[in-house]
Amino acid sequence: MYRFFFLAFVSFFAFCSISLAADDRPNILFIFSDDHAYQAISAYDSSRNKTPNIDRIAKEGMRFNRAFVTNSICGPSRAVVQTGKYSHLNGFPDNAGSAWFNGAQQTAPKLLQAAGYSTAVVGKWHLNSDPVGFDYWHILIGQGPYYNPRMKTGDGFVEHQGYTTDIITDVTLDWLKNKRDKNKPFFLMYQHKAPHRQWEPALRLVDKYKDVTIPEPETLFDDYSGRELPARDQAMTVANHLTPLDLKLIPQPDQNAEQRETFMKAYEDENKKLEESKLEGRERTKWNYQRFVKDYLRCVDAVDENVGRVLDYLDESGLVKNTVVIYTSDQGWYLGEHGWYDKRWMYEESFRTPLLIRWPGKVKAGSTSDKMVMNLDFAETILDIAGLPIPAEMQGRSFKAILEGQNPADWRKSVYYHYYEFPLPHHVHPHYGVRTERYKLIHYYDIDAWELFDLDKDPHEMKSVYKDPAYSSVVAELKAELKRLMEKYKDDGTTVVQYENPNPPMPKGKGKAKAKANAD
Ligand SMILES: [Ca+2]
Repeated sequence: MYRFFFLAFVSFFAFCSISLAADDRPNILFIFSDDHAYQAISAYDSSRNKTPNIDRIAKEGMRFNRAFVTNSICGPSRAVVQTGKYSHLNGFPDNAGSAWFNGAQQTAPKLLQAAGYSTAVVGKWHLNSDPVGFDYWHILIGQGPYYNPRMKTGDGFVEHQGYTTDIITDVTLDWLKNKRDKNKPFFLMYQHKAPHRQWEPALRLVDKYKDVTIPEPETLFDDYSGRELPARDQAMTVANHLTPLDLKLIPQPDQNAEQRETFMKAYEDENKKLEESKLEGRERTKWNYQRFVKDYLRCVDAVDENVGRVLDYLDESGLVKNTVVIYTSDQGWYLGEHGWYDKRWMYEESFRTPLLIRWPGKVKAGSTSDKMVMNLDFAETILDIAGLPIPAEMQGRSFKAILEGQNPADWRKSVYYHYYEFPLPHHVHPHYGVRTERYKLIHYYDIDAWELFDLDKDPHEMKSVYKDPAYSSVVAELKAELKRLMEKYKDDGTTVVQYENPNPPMPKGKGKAKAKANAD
């Protein structure tokens, strides 16, 4: 008798806790694109393109104007998102051939899975080890191609035919509709390869923007005179460092014969004119800019269309009401600013990343925030949204309160950054630094060069005022703040080696072979 009541009591509470979990905890859809500049999202800047579907998330949610990354490059940013820890502690500081994410360490997906979330990651992963903490995974291998990707799952490899951005979305929708455990809330990482280099548009978009001229940024012809050596010493200019493959002057290797024919036909006339005209100097840079940016925007267009498909499904299925939708990128990107493509720098275009979040009933539609948040905060915020405790070893802070319209008085007033990958592939000198609301101090520590920018007076970061005596007290304050942050985040210049890739794609060692293997 006693035993019966005891079992009935236990079963009742077990039932209550399961049904509460299933009913109340929000689903979390984390949409992650690769190298998506905020300048190419019309919710931020509509001068170059329109992204109506991504903009819906901003219109119905919150747009963050100051979202930063800790280390502006693909794999490292992803490791930060998984762990809530800086690169030197999560063991993934660069994309070198030996880079290998240690999935045995604590991650947000593992904690969500253990707490009863149905978890999945689909698309670009780029951490080299297999995903851990996911009930389902279906990922590109390394960077993955734009066309006909071979993808890896927990059950083996799958050969796909078609355009990768569409395929990633098809797999994502299939999981949402048919594969997830519908008794549980879900955490889904829906991660695009696009618009990463080398910007191969979908066949249906390859003619878009053909007869328009995309506006050039003010700093396309930057001469780098106002900064230290690194700005001049890089290899990422629109003028000189785009390859024939980047510029679609030669066919793309990942397409099949039929795709290649349609694709190259779209470029044929312009390529012929270029060859005949023998453009040089500024005119050739302008040509390169138009070609690169148009292809980039075409890749963004496919991402936007596919984000629309997923948002439509949330509407149709009724999931919309209890699903938090996060749109962000692994970092920002240069669309010709400073004469560049690529990322890496602590300058604003690559230090910042887009961040849009919709949470019906919680986040005010059409709201914006200027608070300085970071990709370091994503794991903590997601755990907080799910009602889970945040482990002490995570180094960021949940910004759920900001999402809910609060204004935490003790929110951070400065952000710490550390970039490592050098010399290849783009010869950007390693640097760390601090940004406050108004100033940014950068130290290129391999050559002991410093830059200071007054962002109020110089938002494009064209002239360092580090050596200007009028700023000497600012320099002293920022150096003290930099020291404080390095201590706070335990960055003493060494990187924890979590463990190394047992099968590196290229031979280990310094220099070319090591850095080239998995770069970009
Ligand atoms: Ca990236």
